[in-house]
Amino acid sequence: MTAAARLPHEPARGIREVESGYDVEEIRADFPILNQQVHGHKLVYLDNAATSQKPRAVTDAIVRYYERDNANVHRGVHYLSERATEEYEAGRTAAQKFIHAADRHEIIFVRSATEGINLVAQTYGRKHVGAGDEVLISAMEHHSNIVPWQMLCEEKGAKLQVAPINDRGELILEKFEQLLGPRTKIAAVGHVSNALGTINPVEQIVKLAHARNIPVLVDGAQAVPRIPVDVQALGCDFYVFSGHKTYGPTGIGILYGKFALLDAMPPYQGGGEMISSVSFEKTVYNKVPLKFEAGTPDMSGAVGMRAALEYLNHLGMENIAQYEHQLLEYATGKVSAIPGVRIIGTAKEKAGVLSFVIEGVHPHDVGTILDQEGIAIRTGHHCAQPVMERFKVDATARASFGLYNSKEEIDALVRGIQKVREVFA
Ligand code: 7TS
Repeated sequence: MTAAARLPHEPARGIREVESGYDVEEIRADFPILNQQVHGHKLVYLDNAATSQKPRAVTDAIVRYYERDNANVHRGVHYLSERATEEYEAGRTAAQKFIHAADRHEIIFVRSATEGINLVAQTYGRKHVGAGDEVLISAMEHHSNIVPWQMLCEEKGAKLQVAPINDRGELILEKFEQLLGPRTKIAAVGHVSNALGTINPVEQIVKLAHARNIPVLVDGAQAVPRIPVDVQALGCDFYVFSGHKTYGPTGIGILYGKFALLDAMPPYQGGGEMISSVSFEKTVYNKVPLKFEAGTPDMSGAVGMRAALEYLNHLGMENIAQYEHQLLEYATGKVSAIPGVRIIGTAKEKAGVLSFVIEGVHPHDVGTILDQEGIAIRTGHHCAQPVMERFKVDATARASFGLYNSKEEIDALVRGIQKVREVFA
């Protein structure tokens, strides 16, 4: 029986149980892609912040959808169309429950976290941000949470304000608070930084902004796969994440927004699905969330997303967060003990992302040598160039952990880094 098929409280039969019932070997068996050799070595996949691998439960659900249920949604009275619509809408409910949104209509299917942020910038932003107004972000944002706001500010003659971070890679909350001014129309911050691993104190950030009636968008692309997320507890107004980083398929993402805000927002794209009636004189838009879902949506993506979220629920996000934290601590201890290695991002609250540089070695060379050992990491600026600038590096090497990584894989990473040092000695 796979981990996914097992209920969380049900012990695995005949399989070694580890602390809190989290058996990584059993979990790995759910991910066929992990079981392969790369350059003659066992694959060690440590690029989960870029995209995560998919359990068989996800790929099976997508195949099942196409073999059994596929039809266009929300438009046919025929049997298959109704079934496809049920499947698609079940994906919405699964996402609602997963991030604990109050209402399933607050969940909008988008292409990715990136599209979710662009949607808010282009609808809420264009409606509310004018000349001389301000948008506040942080200095640790991914380009996806910088550029859409920059584009908006450029169009409107508004100003992008950036709250600084300290040498550990933590947001300086007092500065953030000072930058929340009378012209600030929205604040947008990452929940977990992809380049540094920092977990931001979103609840506090939201409280500071709400005290001034400023709404907050949270980029949860790296948080939803790593830590439990409850949008009502966080209090944020918008929250985005991507399916493909959450062990689900590519091409689907979620935008959560508080209903009253979504309801008052103009549509993003025009087309089918997002209307209730069209004439050449006047078009009446559909209700939230369909108002924001123009055209045929990614039905199989919603099905795959639901399977991924159910898989995560079976393992338990608390267990995953705890397990990844153990991996991070183990890796941080081992990697930082290697002479010449500097860790970039040493926040007190961190998720499973380990960025580092090796003295005298370009990160791309680190990545290339590790690849020869079968180890996949990411090197470069991680679409967070301002973060690189802040730490005065061009790039870093980044190992990012997932729910299926093991201590043995971290040992392999450490051996790989030692090899890099030998090559460049
Ligand atoms: N926000 C954060 C914090 C991210 O890490 C990423 C992608 C995005 C937004 C955009 O997600 P997308 O699914 O819309 O592309 N981060 C990375 C990364 O770290 N390496 O590759 C993509």
